Amino acid sequence: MKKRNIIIIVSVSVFLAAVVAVFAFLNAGNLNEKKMLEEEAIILVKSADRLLGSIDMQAIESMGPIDFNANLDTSDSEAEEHQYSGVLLNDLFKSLKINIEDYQTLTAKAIDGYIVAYDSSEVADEGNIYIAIKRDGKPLGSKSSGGNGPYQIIVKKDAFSQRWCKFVIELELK
Ligand SMILES: Nc1nc2c(c(=O)[nH]1)N[C@H]1C(S)=C(S)[C@@H](COP(=O)(O)O)O[C@H]1N2
Ligand SMILES: [Mo]
Repeated sequence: MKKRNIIIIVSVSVFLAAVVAVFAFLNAGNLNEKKMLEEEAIILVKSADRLLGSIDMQAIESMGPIDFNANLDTSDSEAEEHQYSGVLLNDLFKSLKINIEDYQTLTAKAIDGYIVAYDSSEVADEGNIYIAIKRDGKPLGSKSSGGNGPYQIIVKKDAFSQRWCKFVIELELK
């Protein structure tokens, strides 16, 4: 083989190995951030990649969670009513000095990659969208521990519950 060809093959291999390494590194960073948010039970609130604030258990507990009923209807179970405990999402925004009317949409992102978009008018709607921390009196638990939380967005007016969001780790305002 010509020396020039060997040089080309070696350079291309080194380049590809570097690309793979960089992606592996970025992915690990992402995974670490996700793991950290799950373990610490933190939800990040962002807008245009800027961090506006964060939500943790203490923030929710200090607001005084209320009990409400909602209808859980999954593809593999009959509709069942559960009692959830949580706070109105809009009250959380207010506590972070965020005015939902300044935005059009809210996107909730979960640890399993699930993403749901809500119109800001739905968030402003009194008694519709909650962040729950308990179901039937018990903490929701994390995905790794077989639960639905630690936080789950409950949309009371969504009769089929597919726009609910389990394992929320990020809220993005646009
Ligand atoms: N993060 C996340 N949230 C989710 C889903 C999901 O797969 N991942 N599924 C949705 C659907 S289709 C339903 S019916 C409800 C309830 O799901 P469950 O049956 O797993 O409790 O969660 C919704 N939210
Ligand atoms: Mo579903």
